[in-house]
Amino acid sequence: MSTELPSTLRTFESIGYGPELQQRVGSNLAISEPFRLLNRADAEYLDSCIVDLEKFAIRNDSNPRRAVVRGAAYRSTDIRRLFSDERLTQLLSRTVGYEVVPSTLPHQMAHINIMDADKPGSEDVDTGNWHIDQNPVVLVLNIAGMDGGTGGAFQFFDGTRDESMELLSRHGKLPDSRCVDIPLPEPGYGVVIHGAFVMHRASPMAPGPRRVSLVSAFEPSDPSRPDMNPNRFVADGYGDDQNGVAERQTRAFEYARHKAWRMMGMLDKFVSADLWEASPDELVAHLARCMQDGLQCASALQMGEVEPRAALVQYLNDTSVGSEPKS
Ligand SMILES: O=C(O)CCC(=O)C(=O)O
Ligand SMILES: [Fe+2]
Repeated sequence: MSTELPSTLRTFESIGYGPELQQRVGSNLAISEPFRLLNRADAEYLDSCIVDLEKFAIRNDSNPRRAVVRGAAYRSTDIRRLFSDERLTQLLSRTVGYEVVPSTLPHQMAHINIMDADKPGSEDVDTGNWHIDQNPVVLVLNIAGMDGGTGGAFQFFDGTRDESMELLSRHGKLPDSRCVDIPLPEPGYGVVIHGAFVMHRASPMAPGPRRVSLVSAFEPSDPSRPDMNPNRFVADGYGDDQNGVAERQTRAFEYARHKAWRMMGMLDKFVSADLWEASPDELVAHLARCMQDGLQCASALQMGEVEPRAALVQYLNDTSVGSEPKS
């Protein structure tokens, strides 16, 4: 694994955000320059592992060429090892400017987007929709076919999330002049993105070689930052085949564990805090903050569904992101 530190391609400010976002997130990086993380041989080895994982892919009838393997860190020890590697978390922490850890929902430590673009047909292949990610820090790796030669580069909108959403809802598309391709020149290259704040997608491609991206999510190691993760790892619209059903069944436990991890971190801060002179009311407030994630999780699970959009919107609007709890 290379430990080359990627430089910044776009800051939050350069894509139109005010300085408060940088303050809230604790970083000014919107998206990094492409950089080499793995050598070609390692990327090709991962591709051979991915071929074996295709049987776990979830497919969407509306785009049969597109397959997504979720939970790839559960399904491949090589992928799990790669994204658990401390050198990688250190590299990403230095890149974004605050300490990150691999997603504490192991299901979100890795997913794979596979595009079989070689099927006959003269039209461009629709590779993926415009979206923002539900995880704060995302690494997108080129495993195959992302060099942009036939299209299929990683692409982002040069503007804010809100502007992109408004344009998409008004026109159903984004102006070409504002869409920036980032070709990842060879397998093994990657890009780091604050995916919740930058609208992005895989750009359309002409029929050509298979395209594979391996995507991994990271989050701030500090659990006192608001949690934005709604655990929506089975996207709406995927079918009820055995892979979809298995993922739905496991997500409640994953979500509960993730929330337990956050509470442990909060309680750890609490027991090591210097609160000898705190009043009972202040101690109650501290404990309530420690338990907040557990209570929120309990109510989401009791309601039978984890409400995805609400959690994301709350995170995006939360003005206390990045600030320490006050005593
Ligand atoms: O494959 C790509 O270029 C983008 C993938 C992505 O953004 C995602 O999976 O969230
Ligand atoms: Fe994404």
